[in-house]
Amino acid sequence: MSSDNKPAGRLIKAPENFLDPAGVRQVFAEAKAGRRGFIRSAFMAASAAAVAPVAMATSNPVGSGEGDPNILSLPEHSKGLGQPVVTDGYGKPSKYEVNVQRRQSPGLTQTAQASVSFAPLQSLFGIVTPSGLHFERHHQGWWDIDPSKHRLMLNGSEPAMLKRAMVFTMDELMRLPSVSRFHFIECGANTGMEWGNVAVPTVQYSHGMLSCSEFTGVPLRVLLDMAGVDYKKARFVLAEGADGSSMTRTIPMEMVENGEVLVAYGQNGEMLRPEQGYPLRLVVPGVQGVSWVKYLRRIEVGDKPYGAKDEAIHYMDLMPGGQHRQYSSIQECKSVVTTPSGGQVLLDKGFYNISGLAWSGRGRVKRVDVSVDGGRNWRTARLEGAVLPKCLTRFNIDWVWDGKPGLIQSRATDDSGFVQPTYGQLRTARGTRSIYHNNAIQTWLVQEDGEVKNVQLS
Ligand SMILES: Nc1nc2c(c(=O)[nH]1)N[C@H]1C(S)=C(S)[C@@H](COP(=O)(O)O)O[C@H]1N2
Ligand SMILES: [Mo]
Repeated sequence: MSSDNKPAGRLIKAPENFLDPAGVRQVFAEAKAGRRGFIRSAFMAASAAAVAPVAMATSNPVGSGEGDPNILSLPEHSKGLGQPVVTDGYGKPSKYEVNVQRRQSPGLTQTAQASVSFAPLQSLFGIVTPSGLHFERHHQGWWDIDPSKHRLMLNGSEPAMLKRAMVFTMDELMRLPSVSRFHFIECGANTGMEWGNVAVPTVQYSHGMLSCSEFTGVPLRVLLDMAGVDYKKARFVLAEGADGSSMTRTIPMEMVENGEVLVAYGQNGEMLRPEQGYPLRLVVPGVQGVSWVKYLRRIEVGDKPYGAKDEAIHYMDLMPGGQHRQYSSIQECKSVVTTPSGGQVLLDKGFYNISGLAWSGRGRVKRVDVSVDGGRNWRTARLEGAVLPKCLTRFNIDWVWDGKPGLIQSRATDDSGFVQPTYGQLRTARGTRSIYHNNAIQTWLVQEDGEVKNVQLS
């Protein structure tokens, strides 16, 4: 491991966040010896605003605040008149939460017209991503489209594919039977930098192209039925967006026929946000984000995959042996610990709640195991709340930190039996030249000084 700190805002390309077996042995040898400061930063800590370390415990033992002036004296807000209701605006988070923002990754080239922002997973609870913190990926910028002028067209690659081509207004779509479902969306490139051994400092940048919302809309199947689609002939769907990116993706008809794919206008109880494709987007549960076409304006049904630019030259996986994988779209079972995670600081030894997220594009999360010693020993975490298919699942597990270095990992299993791979297993199957679909087990190194760092175990 190297110790150079590089300035913020530059691409840090180095294998220095890798812990090979010798590195893991060193962590445990040093842990046993109880030496301080043996491992130094393998990457820069981004600017204070970008990382804002989270103090996880302020007193030890927890709850021993006897004589604390903050409980003994009556604050102003207990004596005076508070503020009136907000009648003319949209409610905002507390000013004390101003650091909780989506951000550009310090691992990517910094530009004025940034095209991706990452969700602050380290600051979120439960499974729902607040709409204002939903990650963004725009291939050609975002728009706030007038819904009264927006149309959805439905046609066939040949007239024989359906009885009639149709054009819907938003009002017409919103009269149709609707459903509301919780689903995650993950960009296929999420955690992509880790393939290339780029150590981004926080979970926001390593896993933050991930969000989860309650989406409301019409099953695409309902629209295809209205148009009289011939399902024997039309085995594929092409979805097209109304922005300048000419984003088009092929979706196999099986995914649509079972009613899962939605033409959605609602997100977390309100209309979609402009950044998320207002007024209409496709929701393709379990499938990588690129297929969730925003500003959806056209659906075509056809008898073969379309080989569009976003499936023929982008979003392919380079495999070992010089071959590539196309139309690989399911986001396989994956998980990550969000607290404690990179950039956070444990202020004292003692009790901590290890918390994280697990998901699978194939169905439900069945189990999450957590290790604090780099995968030598595992304990099964508690899965919180309703465990929904193709949705984020929150897990929690108790941990008493002994103040020694630790290597925190989570490993998810889904109900298809798929077990989240280690980096070693992933690289054996997929080689080293990929960008997309990295679902390997993430490791956070807890240093003796309490700082948490992003490392990779081979
Ligand atoms: N029309 C359109 N749809 C799009 C995109 C786009 O640039 N234009 N980006 C895609 C990609 S690559 C992803 S990961 C998701 C991101 O959705 P979000 O911005 O709502 O997080 O939208 C997809 N749909
Ligand atoms: Mo994406």
